[in-house]
Amino acid sequence: MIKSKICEMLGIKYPVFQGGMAWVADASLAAAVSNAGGLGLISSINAGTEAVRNEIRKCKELTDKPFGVNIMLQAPNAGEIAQMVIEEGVRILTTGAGSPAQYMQAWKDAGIKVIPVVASVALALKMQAAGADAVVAEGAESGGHVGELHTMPLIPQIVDALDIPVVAAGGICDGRGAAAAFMLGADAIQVGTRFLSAEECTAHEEYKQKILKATDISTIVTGKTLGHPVRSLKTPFSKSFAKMESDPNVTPEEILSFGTGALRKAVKEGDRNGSYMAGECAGMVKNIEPAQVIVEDLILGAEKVIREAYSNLLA
Ligand code: TUI
Repeated sequence: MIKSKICEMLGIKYPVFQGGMAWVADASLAAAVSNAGGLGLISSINAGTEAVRNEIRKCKELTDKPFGVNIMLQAPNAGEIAQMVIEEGVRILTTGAGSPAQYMQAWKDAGIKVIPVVASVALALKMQAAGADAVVAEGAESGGHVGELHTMPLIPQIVDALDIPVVAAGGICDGRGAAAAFMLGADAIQVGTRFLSAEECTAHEEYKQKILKATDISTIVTGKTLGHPVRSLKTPFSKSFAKMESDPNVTPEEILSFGTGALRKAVKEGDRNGSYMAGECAGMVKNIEPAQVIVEDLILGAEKVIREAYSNLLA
C-alpha cells in the first residue's frame, strides 16, 4: 500500500488531499473523503464566516477522521476565518492565493498543522521558514486561481528546495497522475476536479454534467489582465470574459464586475452565466462515483502503475 510520512503527520490512511474548492468543498464532501481515508477539506469561501463555522461543526458530526479547512487569503473575511478556525479547534489548514505569513504564529501556537498552497519555489521557501508543516505545490493545470508554472517542473524544483513534505496538485486525476507525482518526489497528492464528480459533492447537477461532458481542450485561463488568472470550463460566460479582456474599450472594473459572484452562481444554481472552474483533467472525469471509489482508484491505481513500470520498464 502507498503510504508516506505525511500520513503519520496528519493521521490519515492514504496520502490523498481533496482540493478546498471554493463554494464546493463543504462538510458533505470533506467528510466523505476523510471517511474514505484521505484528507477532506472545507473551503472558507461560502456564505460568510458563520456558514463556514457551521460546515466545520457538521463535518465533525459526519466523521471522526481528520479533516481540514482551506483558507482563501484574498477573501475579505480571511482574517475573521483565520481566528474562527482556532476557536473551532480545526487541526489542519491549507491556504491559497497568497501568503499566510501574518497568521502563521497564531496557528502554530494553537497546535494547527499548516500547509500553504504555493506556486513557486520562492514562496515555498518563505513558508518553510515561517514554520509550515508541509506545502501543497499547485501547478497551473489546476482549476480556479492558478500560478505560472506547471506541475511537471514545479514539483521537483520545490521538492529539491525544501526539507518539509510536498503535496503535488494540478492535473492529477487518476492512478497514472498520482504515480507520476510520487515519482517527482511528492509525499501526497491533492485532487480537486475529480472530486467534483463525487456523489457526496453538493455542486449543482449542471456543474457535474458539464465536467462529465468536458474534453481535453475544454478549459481556458482568464483574468490574467486583472492579475488573477483563473482556469474554468469554456462557456459563453468565460468566452465573453476573455473577449472583454482583449477589448481596449472595456475597463478592468467592468470586467471585474462582470465576474463577481459567477462561481457561486455556477456551483449553487447551475446558471449559464456562471463560472465553472475546473482543471485541465476535466476531460478525464467520466463517472459520478462515491468519494471512496475515487480515493481508492487514485491510490490503488497508482500502486498498479508503479508495479507495472517496475516489471516492464526495468531491464
Ligand atoms: O487558491 C487557489 N485556487 C482558487 S481560490 C478560488 S476563489 C475565487 N473565486 C472567485 C474568483 C476567483 C477565485 C478559486 N480557486 N489555489 C491555490 C493557489 N494559490 N494556486 C496558486 C496560488 C498562489 C499564487 C500566488 C499562492 C500564492 C501566490 O503568491 C503569493 C505571494 O504573496 O507571493
